[in-house]
Amino acid sequence: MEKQADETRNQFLNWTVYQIYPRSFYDANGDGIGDINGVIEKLDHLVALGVNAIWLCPCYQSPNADNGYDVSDYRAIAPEFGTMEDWQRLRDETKKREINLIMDLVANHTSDQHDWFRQARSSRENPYHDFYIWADTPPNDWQSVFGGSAWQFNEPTQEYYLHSFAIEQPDLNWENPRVREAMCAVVDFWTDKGVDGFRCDVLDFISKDIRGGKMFQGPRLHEYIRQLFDRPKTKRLFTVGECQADEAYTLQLCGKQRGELTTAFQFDHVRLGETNKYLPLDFTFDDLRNILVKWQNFTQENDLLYTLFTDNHDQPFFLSRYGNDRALRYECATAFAALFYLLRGIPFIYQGQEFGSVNSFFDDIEQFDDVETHNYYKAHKDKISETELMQQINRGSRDNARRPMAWTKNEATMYGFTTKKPWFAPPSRADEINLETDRNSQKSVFAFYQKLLAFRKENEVIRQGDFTDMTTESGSFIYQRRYGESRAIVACNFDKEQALTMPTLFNRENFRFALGNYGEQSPSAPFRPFEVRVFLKT
Ligand code: ISL
Ligand code: CA
Repeated sequence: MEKQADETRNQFLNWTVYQIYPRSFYDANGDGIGDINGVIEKLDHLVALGVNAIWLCPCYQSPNADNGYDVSDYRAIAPEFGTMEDWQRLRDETKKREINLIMDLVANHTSDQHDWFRQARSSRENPYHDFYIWADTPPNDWQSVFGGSAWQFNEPTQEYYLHSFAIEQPDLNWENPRVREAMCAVVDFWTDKGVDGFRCDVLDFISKDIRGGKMFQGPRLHEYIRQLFDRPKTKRLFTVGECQADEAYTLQLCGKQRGELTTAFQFDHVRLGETNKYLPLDFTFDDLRNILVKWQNFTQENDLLYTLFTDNHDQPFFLSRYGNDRALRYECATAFAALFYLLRGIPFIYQGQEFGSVNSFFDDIEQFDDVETHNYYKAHKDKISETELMQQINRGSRDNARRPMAWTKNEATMYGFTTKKPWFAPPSRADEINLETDRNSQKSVFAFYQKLLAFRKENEVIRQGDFTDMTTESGSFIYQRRYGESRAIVACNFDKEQALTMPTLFNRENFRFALGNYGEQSPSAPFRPFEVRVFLKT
C-alpha cells in the first residue's frame, strides 16, 4: 500500500491554491482568448497576492462544448492556449517561484470528438466500443446534469450512449479495465512532467449502477480511485476530488488509511438556501455558520483535510449570492475571505475574488456562452416571461464567473485582458470593479487578501491549529484556533450591527488585534455590518 504519510498530508495545510480558468485569465498573444503564456505573465501577480499553488482548469485539446471539460486529447494542449513547450515553461516558472501546479483531470467522460469515441460509435465490433456505456434502450430515466435525458441515440450502432453531462460528453466505461489503464496512463503522463497534483472532475461519477442504482457513487468507486492514485508514482500527489459527498462518504474517500484522495470539495455551503440555482436563496447566516462548524468539527475529529472555498467556475460569485455586492462590497468580500480562509483547511481562491468581483447583468441570452445556461433557457422559455427568465439566468449562470478578468480600468484594452476582441464580453461592472481601481482604493480588497494570506503564512496556529466554535450570538461567528501556546480568535459579524460577547478566555489573556476590515477596534466596540476582527496571542 502506498498511502500518503502524515507529514505529506500535513504539509498540504501550508498550501493556498489559486484557481485559474485559462480562457478568461489573460490573453498574451492578442487573439482574444486567455492562454498559458498569459498565466506565465501574471505569475508575479499571484506571488504578490501570496498564494503558493495553482489549479489550472482544463487546457487540453477540446472542441469546447463545455469549455475544456470535453477533452479530445488528454496529452495535447489546446492550440488556442499554446503549446506543450509553453506548458513546460509554465511548469518551470512556477517551480522557480515555489508554486505548486495542480492540473484538472476529467476522468468521467471524454469529448465526443475524442478518437476513442469516434471509433467506439462507428460499430459494435470496434475495439474501443466498450470504452463507453451503451444500451439498446435506455435502462433508466436518468437526466443529465445539464438537462434532458442522459441517453443519446447513436445512429451507426443503433444504440444509446450515456452522457451524465452534455450530449458531447459521453461517459467512459470504467468497468472496462482498459479504460482504467488508459486513465492511469494519463495521470502518469502528467505526473512524469512534474505536476504536483490533480483536481478530479466529478470523480464520484466514474462508478455507477445503470441497472436500478445511482448515477454516481457506485459500488466500485473506491477501487477505481485507488487504482488511479494508490501507487508509488502517485503517492506524493495532492488529489482533490469534486465529489458531492456527505460526512460518511467523505470519510471513505479521504480517510487517511484509505489510499484514495487527499481531500474533496463539498458543496453544502454554496448550495445553502438553494432549491434551484436560478431562484432566490432562502437562508440565514446562522445556517452558513452551522455548516462550516459541522464540517470543521467533523474533519478535525476524523483527521481529514478540508477545502476552504466560496467560489469556482461553476458558481455565480458568492459575494453576489450571499452578500451585499453594492454598498457593502468591500466589507463582504473581506469578511467572507477572513471567515473562510482562517478556518482549518486548504484555501482555494477563484480568479477575480481577490479584488471583489461580482455577478454581471446581460439581458440577451446571446450574451451567454455556457451550455448549461443555454439548456436552462431552452427548457424554460415557453414557461415564464423573458424578463423573469433572464433575471433567473443572471442570478444563476456559471458565466458570471467565466467572464474575462478585469485587470485594469481601461475599457479600450478590454480592461487589460486582451488587445483584440475578447472571446466573451467582460463583466458588466468592470468599469467600477477591476484590479487596478481596487489596488488604488483606500478600501482595497486585494490589499486585505495580501494581509490575510501573509497572516496565514506567518502563523502556524492558522495553518495547523485546531478549531473551536465560540459563537454566542445569532448573526455572528466567533471561532478560536489553537496550536501549542498560540491562539487566534476570529470574530465576524454578519449583516446587522451588534455588540458581540467575546469568549471569556479572551478577556483574561493577552491577545492583540491582528487584522480587521474596519481598522483596529477594541473587542467591546459594537461590530458593524460584515465586520471581521482577528486577535492573536503567540
Ligand atoms: O455547475 C453545476 C451545475 O450548475 C455543477 O453541478 C457541475 O456541473 C458539477 O459540479 C460538475 O462540474 C464539473 O464537471 C462538469 C463541468 O461542466 C464543470 O465545469 C466541472 O467543474 C462536467 O465536466
Ligand atoms: Ca490568446
